[in-house]
Amino acid sequence: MPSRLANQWVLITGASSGFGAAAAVAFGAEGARLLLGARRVERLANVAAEAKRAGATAAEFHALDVASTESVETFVQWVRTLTPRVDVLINNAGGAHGLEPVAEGHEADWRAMMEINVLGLLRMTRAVLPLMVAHPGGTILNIGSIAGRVAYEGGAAYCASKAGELQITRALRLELCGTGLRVGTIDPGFAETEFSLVRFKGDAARASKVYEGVNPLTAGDVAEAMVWAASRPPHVCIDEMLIKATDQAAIHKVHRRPTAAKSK
Ligand code: NDP
Ligand code: 8X3
Repeated sequence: MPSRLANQWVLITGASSGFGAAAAVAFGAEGARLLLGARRVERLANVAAEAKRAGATAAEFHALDVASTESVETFVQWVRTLTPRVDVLINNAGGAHGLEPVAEGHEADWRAMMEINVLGLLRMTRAVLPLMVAHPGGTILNIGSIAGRVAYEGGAAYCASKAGELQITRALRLELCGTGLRVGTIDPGFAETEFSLVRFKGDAARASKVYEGVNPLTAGDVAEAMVWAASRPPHVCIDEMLIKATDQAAIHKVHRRPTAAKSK
């Protein structure tokens, strides 16, 4: 049986690495038509090529900075030159900047997280909605985090931004009730991507320590969850999915084994 996602137009923000790049390949394998955005366009070219090899019917890409209303509008104008409809919107672009306690926090980090994780999600959704409401049966999936549900030290602004994402998702679902569009959030625990490298501003040693001795989620695990949620029959809405590594029973309860013994 052909995939429900075959030939569907799937727009993925933050597709240049991590979950977004893995999602491009996973939706590509379903035969979807991809619209990929991020700031690092050269990375997008590679992801698009990989998605095509996986089976994407089309894989188009364009520069996108969700922190800029102008960039979002330019991106969506570009989308309109390719298709009058978007079937699946994956609001994935985002990340954490810094892990300082509030007392030592940096305003630039706080602003970046609010601009990208909160306002970027709102901007992108507002811009794409006209291409979705006219075509019932579509899906909006926002990428939240366990951090939107549980706070941790040093995570005040990031946790606040992801709690914002959760409430935006819930409000949007109410606003769109009756349109045939469904809205869900996928909230992962820690996953090994470029997330920690970005959080620690390029400090690779500090970033890799986060995953030392554990089997974290992979980007592919999260992409698989996105494909599953978006491919349910149109009358089924996966409202909220919390997905964590088995080694992470709770935000502060992580099982670590000697690094040499790291295995599935
Ligand atoms: P990565 O750093 O690997 O990927 C982040 C993606 O977001 C990149 O493609 C990046 O592209 C894009 N991005 C960042 N800022 C912007 C921007 N201003 N405009 C457009 N794109 C942007 O991390 P992940 O894949 O892990 O993160 C993806 C999402 O998942 C984020 O929302 C993150 O908060 C969330 N998350 C991550 C978890 C983890 O442990 N990894 C767990 C739970 C949630 P570019 O830099 O090229 O613009
Ligand atoms: C990323 C997961 O636990 O590092 O959203 O905040 S965590």
